[in-house]
Amino acid sequence: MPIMLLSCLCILVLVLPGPCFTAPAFIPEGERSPSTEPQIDLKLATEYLQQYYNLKKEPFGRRKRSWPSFTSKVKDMQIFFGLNTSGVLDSETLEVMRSPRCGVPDVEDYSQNQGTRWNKNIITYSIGRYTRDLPRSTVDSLVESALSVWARASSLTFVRSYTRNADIMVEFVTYEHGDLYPFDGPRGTLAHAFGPGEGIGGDTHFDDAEHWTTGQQGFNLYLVAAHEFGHALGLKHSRNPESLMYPTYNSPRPVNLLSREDVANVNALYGPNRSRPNYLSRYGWSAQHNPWLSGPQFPRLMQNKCAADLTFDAVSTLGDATFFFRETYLWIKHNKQYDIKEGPITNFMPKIETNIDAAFWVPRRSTAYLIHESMFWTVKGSLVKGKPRPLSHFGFPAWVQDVDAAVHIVKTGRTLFFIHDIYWSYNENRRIMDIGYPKYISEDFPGLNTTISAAVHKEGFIYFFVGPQVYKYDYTQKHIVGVEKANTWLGC
Ligand code: NFH
Ligand code: ZN
Ligand code: ZN
Repeated sequence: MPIMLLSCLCILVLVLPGPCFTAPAFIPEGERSPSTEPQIDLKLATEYLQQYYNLKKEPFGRRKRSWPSFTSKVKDMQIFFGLNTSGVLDSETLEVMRSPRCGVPDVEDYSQNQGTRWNKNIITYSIGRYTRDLPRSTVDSLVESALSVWARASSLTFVRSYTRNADIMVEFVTYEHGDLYPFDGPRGTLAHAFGPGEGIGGDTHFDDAEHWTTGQQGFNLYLVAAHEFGHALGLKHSRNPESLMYPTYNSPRPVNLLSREDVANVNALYGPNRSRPNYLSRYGWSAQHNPWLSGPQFPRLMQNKCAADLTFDAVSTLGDATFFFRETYLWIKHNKQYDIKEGPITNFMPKIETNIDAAFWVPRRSTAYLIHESMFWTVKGSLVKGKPRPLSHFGFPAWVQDVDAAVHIVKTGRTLFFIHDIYWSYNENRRIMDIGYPKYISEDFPGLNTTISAAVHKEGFIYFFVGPQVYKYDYTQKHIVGVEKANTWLGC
């Protein structure tokens, strides 16, 4: 190859924004794929440690003497990557060394944690090629959740685009895929992302030779995507193993995906989230339990919120969010945020290991009541108070052993309990059942003549969830004013 061409190529490599914002190390072809030859492994390891760990270059004849220092460099590298600190070139260690990586020694890569930034706070993203490992809707949710990790911690907002000219193009690709950083097949490098910029800037590629999952087997897409989006926003690697921006995949992670350092770095580029000031010190529903990564039953699968016939057991306001219960699963939609949290109920309320049949919210007590069969829990703030109490507390006769739906109407101070085709009215002020109940639902709510799955009161309307439908009910006019699919409430 003519020297001119070679040097041009090098310049090209140096000028293009690399996945790690620096030119990648030049790794000879032969050493990309795993070798079976010990000498090749030793040569690779020596070069790797010389390049990244300051291993002194010594004349070949004296190599044996430098062995103690070689071992200690191997150990340094193993500590850095969280590998077993044996000092021996085991297959795990060699695998890390074989994977293409940024061409800056680890020590220097961390001196500066900010790269370039987007000169705007609203970033668009688009998903091009999908993986076949997961349903498309799951990939959509995981990508959205991974972006919202950064949105929650900063002033950024992400908007989905369905065109190819979004800031962040997400693609699942294999091997050579049109940039200068071909993927390496299973394991090794999992993904890469380009820093902010025009064209390929911001684009995020996932190696589709990996097995992408929502759990702990294979590689957790949410976790890797959150790391990559950090790069797409301009963040560099961190040497703190607690940080999301640590260069090695590790699962499971602590409850909060972002370390203080990650938050500080994204805030340095884009400023903090004004609606959520001290992000890390606020432990609410979301921060304490990450539905994807915590809990003893990990890994678990998400429920498909967009299934056409999705029904809810109970729906209730709780603080400034709406809670949707289905079996032992829960979706939480914050009124002022676009993202939806979800996971097993126990991830959010460890005491509640059952399904919830009905739920209602009494704003002036800032309290939600969650009913399961003949018992109910009281939830205040984000805490489930004490033990469940029997439904008879509300004055039900003993034969009432479960409730289909419940809703509190602020204006009247009443809570309505729906059971098959009848309903009861409870006076929350006087804490007694109203006289004259139960009544037939169809008498007082014309148009509703089936069992109600869930009910919630919002902006003057009662919304009755009946199977996969939701009826908007005008309580004063006493008629149905609208109908839609229940899961449109979850953005489907
Ligand atoms: C990665 N990166 O693939 C690994 N690490 O842990 N394999 C990084 C992504 C992880 C992209 O931005 C690549 O930094 C590999 C190696 C952190 C999600 C450490 C082997 C390179 C299992
Ligand atoms: Zn790529
Ligand atoms: Zn990375």
